[in-house]
Amino acid sequence: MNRRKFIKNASLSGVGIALGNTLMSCKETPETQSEIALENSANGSLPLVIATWHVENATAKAMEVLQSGGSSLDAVEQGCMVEEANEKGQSVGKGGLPDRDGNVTLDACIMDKYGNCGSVVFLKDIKHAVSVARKVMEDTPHVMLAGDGAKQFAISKGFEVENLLTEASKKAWEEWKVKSEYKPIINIENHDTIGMLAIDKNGDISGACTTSGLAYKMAGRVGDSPIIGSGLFVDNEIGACVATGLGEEVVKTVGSFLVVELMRQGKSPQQACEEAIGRIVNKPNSNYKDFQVGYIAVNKQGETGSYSIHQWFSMTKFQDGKNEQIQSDFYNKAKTTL
Ligand code: SD4
Repeated sequence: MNRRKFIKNASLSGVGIALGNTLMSCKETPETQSEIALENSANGSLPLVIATWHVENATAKAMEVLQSGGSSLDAVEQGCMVEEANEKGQSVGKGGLPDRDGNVTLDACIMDKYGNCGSVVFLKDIKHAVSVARKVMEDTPHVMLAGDGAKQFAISKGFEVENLLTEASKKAWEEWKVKSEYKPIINIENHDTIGMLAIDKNGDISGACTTSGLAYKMAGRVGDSPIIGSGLFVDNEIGACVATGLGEEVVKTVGSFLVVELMRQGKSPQQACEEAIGRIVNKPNSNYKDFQVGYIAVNKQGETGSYSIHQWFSMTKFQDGKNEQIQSDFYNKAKTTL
């Protein structure tokens, strides 16, 4: 299956860092983070887009938007929409696996260069949750809308109402119901929330995240993905981070905000992701062996990083004309089998 065909490319982010350093050493020290970003842009490393998991069609769409002069906000929205519309993806939008009662419920959020954000939780029957989140951000005085309120708002904005439970996902749910065993074990088959971060030609950063959450979750359960600071955080002066995996664990450590704050303190995106995973696995009595969490991050200079607890997490990165899947380094080096 596709997600298992990883490109061995762990050194790429190192190349990015080295390149960034070279660029910086060739010139007088730039005054601000924005100037650094613009310098990199002049040298071809911007725009860039990264996303969780193997979603090359989504990053291609986002890059198309960026290349045609679109904003990073438009890019992350339209990139995420590709996966929301992809019925084969069983963790996002249409075709997402349902909760234990058979309802597909979506969580999504979006954040722009100004620190504005919008989010929807427990949204039913509307596949483009990320676009509803954007409308919440732009057209309401609020940050988050939930459930029926979110759906009614979406309808008022002209979103199409449709059944999101596909035959394939219904069949999977019916098979699950035979035993009804709920084990929140995260693996690449049932977890591929799409989180996307982009920097446009102006050096401005935006991010978005969209998911149907954990398969067979309790009705009403909301994860990290729509919670600003947990599933996603963007600070246009510093960088951005987005999470995937067992949302409860991300929420408990306010993971994405943590990664951005660590970058603010001078850590590279890679170091920051590693330290944030460390906060989870190093808790006393952490049962990290039973779940997965992964982070991807980018800083203002266009350096990227990704890290997870277990093997098989990956990031898709589109930069300098290359759209590729990069296998993430991970904490638990004990042999994992799928
Ligand atoms: C959640 N973080 O709802 C999401 C699930 C996920 O890949 O990331 N799946 O907890």
